[in-house]
Amino acid sequence: MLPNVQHQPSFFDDEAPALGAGLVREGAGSAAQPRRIAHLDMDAFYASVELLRYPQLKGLPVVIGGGRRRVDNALQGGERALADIPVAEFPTLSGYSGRGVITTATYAARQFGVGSAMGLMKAAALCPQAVLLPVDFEEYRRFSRAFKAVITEIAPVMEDRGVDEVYIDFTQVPGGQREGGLALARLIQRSVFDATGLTCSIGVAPNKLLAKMASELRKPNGISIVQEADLTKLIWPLACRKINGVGPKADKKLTALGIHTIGELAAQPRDNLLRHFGKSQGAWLHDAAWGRDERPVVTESEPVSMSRETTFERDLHAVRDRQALSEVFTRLCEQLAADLQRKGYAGRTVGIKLRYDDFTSVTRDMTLPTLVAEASAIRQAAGLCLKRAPLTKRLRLLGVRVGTLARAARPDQPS
Ligand code: DCP
Ligand code: MG
Repeated sequence: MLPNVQHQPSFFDDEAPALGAGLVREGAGSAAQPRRIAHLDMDAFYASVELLRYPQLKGLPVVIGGGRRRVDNALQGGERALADIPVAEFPTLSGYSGRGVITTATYAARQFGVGSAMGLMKAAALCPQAVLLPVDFEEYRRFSRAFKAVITEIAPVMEDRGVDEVYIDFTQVPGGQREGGLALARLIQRSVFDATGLTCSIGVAPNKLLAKMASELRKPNGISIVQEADLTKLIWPLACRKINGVGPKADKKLTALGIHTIGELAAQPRDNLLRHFGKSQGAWLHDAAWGRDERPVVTESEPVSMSRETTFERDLHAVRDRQALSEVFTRLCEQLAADLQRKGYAGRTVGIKLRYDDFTSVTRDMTLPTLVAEASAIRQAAGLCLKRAPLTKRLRLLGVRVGTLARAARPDQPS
């Protein structure tokens, strides 16, 4: 049973990340330097890595998905080099049946309306001629490490945001302020291409929120520079959903209020948003629409939650196996508390996860008035969560999670 440290927002977390409110100010470092933050996102990442192996597919509709690459892949043409396999020999979507999902598609395939998270059968109906390739996560991770290494050689303050995207702080990098960051963005784009053969798109802006939106403006292989004064022209026409942190739930609510674009969101009186979305999310939405975001670029990612879970050797019943269940529950809380304390964190939300013998799962969580890291406090809150979950079916798995983490002062570390 390994500890699980979550670096991305999970189902336990609020939809909108909490951002520092306030005006866009000059960032850390020299007061004379305005903050310039870049967001870099690789173009059609998995597909582009595959095209390096199979250059004969360049320009064609290709989708990646539907199972992992197997060693005995039918494509392995014996002595023949992969690049020499005739296009006609690649499997296509035509006639696909099954439950596979697309991870990504080349831009040529996207023209047919095919894209990430779409079922392969639906994609087959839209673009039967698309070549279907299996996923090879190991290869994508290898290229992920490679492009990130190129970036940190040039600009050391880089925040890893997953397999194909990063934030880069240009503020203090020599040349990072030239033409709003255009010169440095060009250098990075070219260096990544020279080292990997892959293209990426970069947005440079006063903060992460705007940089993330900017990087999407000229995909693929594009660079977009957004200055504070460009907010109305470049950002306000975009849909609210383009704000990183506005998920489907918030978007639905915004639509119901007649708010579709970021400009319309910005035009809303702040109080209106506070009333409809609550103090924290309302304020965040308002700031986001006005392009305000003070989050720093963090070179080491901070976990947002930690959890421990265990699958029982035999399914347990809440009443009949009460004693055994209770012991496991307490042990999970103790292990989780030890994880938190060892890593120097405490959290304000405690949650549980149950999986039943029919493989359905439920979660329950609660927010506490104070930060907790002690086993007893976690056990008590988790116990309250458990009371709110249905306990008639037998249990296969029990998990405990602490979220909304903050750095806790450790006895052996001056705070
Ligand atoms: N991915 C996935 N499932 C999804 C979305 C993405 O497996 N629902 C994977 C495949 C992508 C990679 O993550 O290649 C990066 O995701 P992006 O959203 O950045 O998509 P791409 O890089 O493929 O395309 P784009 O050029 O739009 O960034
Ligand atoms: Mg990408």
